[in-house]
Amino acid sequence: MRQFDPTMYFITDRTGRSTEDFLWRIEQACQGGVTLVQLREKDIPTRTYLELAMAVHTITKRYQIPLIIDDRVDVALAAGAEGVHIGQTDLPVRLARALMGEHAIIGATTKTVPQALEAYEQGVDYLGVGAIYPTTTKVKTVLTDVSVLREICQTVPLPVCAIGGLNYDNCDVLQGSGIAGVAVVSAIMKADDPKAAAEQLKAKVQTLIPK
Ligand code: TZP
Ligand code: MG
Repeated sequence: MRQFDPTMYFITDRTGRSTEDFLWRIEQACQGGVTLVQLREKDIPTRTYLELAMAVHTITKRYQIPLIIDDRVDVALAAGAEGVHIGQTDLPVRLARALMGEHAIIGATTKTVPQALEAYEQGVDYLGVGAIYPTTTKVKTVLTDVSVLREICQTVPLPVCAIGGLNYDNCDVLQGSGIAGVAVVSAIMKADDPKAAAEQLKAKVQTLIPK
């Protein structure tokens, strides 16, 4: 089906940055070996979202890293992105799949085993589960206990990325959970050296993933 590597999933946040700095950070993250990039924008005009998506896609394509668009199937299709990420209040996964087609990578945010099973039945390719820790990124979320993360990993036959407040120093808590990867915003986006941050975090995450 869809081939992708969920190990080191980088999600963007443009808050307070120039477009130049934003795109530089994404390129640095790609050089540091992130395996998936998600463009995540809220409250943005559709045209601006599309223009950003196209600019980011130009970068990710150079590194052959799939680009996932948060929420917006229309923007993903228009930009030729490889996939879309669906939240619990977004377009239903089944419709996103119908619109995006068989080859698209579709992910869903889930916080409980029933939500995860429903997303699986509707045809998603991966799950994002969290927030594991409180996050400073602009997001409406509640905490998900690592025990729930573990249960989702054990119950649902899909790659699971843990998300929320995770960084190099605190991700050991994920050891033994059964995750396929870690998704981060701040740990890479706000790093002084995003390339080194991506490299170091990826190396650590690789030690947390079951062989
Ligand atoms: N969903 C749950 S937490 C989160 C999202 C999009 C934000 C994660 O950002 P950070 O900066 O890695 O905590
Ligand atoms: Mg959403």
